[in-house]
Amino acid sequence: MRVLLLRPAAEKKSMARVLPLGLLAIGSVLKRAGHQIKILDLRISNSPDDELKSVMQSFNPQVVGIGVMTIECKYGFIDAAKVKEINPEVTIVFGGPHCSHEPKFILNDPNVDLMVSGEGDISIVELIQALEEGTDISNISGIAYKKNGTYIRTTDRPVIRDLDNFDQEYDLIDLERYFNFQSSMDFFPVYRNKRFIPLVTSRGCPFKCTYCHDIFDKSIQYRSPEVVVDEMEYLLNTYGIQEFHIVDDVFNVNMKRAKIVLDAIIKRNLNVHISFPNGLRADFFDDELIDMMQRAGVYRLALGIESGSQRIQDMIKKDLDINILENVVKKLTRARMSVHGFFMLGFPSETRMEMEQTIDFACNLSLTTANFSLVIPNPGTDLRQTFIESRESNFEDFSEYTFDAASCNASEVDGNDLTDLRRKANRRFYLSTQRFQHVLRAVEPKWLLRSIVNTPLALLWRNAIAPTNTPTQN
Ligand code: B12
Ligand code: SF4
Repeated sequence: MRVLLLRPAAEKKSMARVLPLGLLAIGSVLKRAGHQIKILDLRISNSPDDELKSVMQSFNPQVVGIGVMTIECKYGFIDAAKVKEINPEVTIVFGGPHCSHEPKFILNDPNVDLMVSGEGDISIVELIQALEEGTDISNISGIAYKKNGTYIRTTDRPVIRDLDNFDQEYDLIDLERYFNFQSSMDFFPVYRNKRFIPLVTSRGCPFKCTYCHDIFDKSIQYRSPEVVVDEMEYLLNTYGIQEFHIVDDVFNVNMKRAKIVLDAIIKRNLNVHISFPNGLRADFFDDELIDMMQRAGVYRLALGIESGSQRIQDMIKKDLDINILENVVKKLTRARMSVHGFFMLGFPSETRMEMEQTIDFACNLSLTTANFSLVIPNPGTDLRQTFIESRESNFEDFSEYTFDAASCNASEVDGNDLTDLRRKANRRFYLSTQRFQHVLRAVEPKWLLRSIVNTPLALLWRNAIAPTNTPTQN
């Protein structure tokens, strides 16, 4: 079958030059199953409407798969309508992080025919085959659809364990378009070489933080270190990729395995840059790991810290002792790694004092950069359940969700004050001589100028000056 896989055009502010790994995974398995695949990432298109129309005409797909995060689903619906307008015969299948739960919300859209929940790699192959052969789809696990006005959700699909059998078919993507794309995040020193690529070495995480997804079933599955490093070498030799961003949920949770991967990179002498932009755990480091990271080429990493209040840490089940952070961040920056801290403001019942505690905490760590997000109760999280119980009014309408906010607030602080606090947090964090000193210490001289100029200005603009949405008061 001809299957077009689509990532909808999204808010300009949220654009990063990151390959759609979900679509690549889905496209790869379908290609190997003998289907014709085209991946169209409208986030990086200069004229998404024209491009969609042109691909619909030239490729003439029978099925269009649309992959969405929660913040993107409203754009997915808009593109679904455009697809049906061009060709009403096309079958539209939704998938992606927003689709692990909430089938009704997705299937209520008149243009959506089917939804694949959670990991889609096996479900989609069975589904497309059934659509091609016109056979019954009710016994395919991990999908949802509407039949005679009733929502049908089939049994859950067990998590995939043999990830080594799911290679990426990189030729499905025009990588050069990503390297040359001018992203709104390009201000950041988030890469050293434009030819970087995101890479997944494991899926999932065993922790149960209340705000986090369960796409991979709250368990962790690993790719073999050798397979990962083979892929890196292939990408280096075939496409000249000199930088890898490892976007696992939590790469260092198994320190032994993390060291084996790093050791393999060191031994192959790949001489590449490595970054962990997605939040490592601060409580899974030792001196050996830090040393190996440095030798493997790691120059930047992010830590998921979230809160400077131990009460909040415990409430969100992060299981992180905040007392260890100062030491860990110091060690990492001493090893010339630039360290980013992720913080969140606005948890249910969180008070102004606790938020200020978080801001103080962040400012006092020797981090190079940080960002302060407002809490968003995404589907499939325990946090969302808490919002449901607190009868928060506006949280149900996912079309209200944006990159910055969810238009809902179950904290003890009024919505406007919360937005103000977030701006203040960013100003305080970045406009300090202390921060300058930390940047000087963490970044190698060669990269210093770019970082000094770009980082504070860009983050200040993005987080403290650019307009944001204000969460509705409880
Ligand atoms: C890398 C990453 C990023 C990168 C790049 C994101 C991007 N634009 O592609 C960056 C750092 C920029 C980022 C930012 C954000 N992210 Co992010 N990110 C991730 C991360 C760690 C990995 C994504 C990935 O590539 N996974 C590997 C692929 C294989 O998995 P996958 O995409 O889920 O695909 C599988 C299924 O979903 C499904 N599938 C996917 N697409 C499709 C399509 C079809 C048709 C079908 C049938 C199936 C299907 O099958 C795939 C294979 O099994 C995930 C967590 C995770 N481990 O997945 C969070 C995650 C996707 N991010 C999340 C969020 C919330 C964000 C932000 C909104 C956070 C914020 N407020 O700043 C921003 C949004 C930025 C934006 N607009 O792009 C949430 C999404 C939750 C939700 N319900 O939407 C996740 C799940 C993390 C979490 N803790 O909850 N992110
Ligand atoms: S936030 Fe991090 S540690 Fe917590 S469950 Fe998600 S990936 Fe795991």
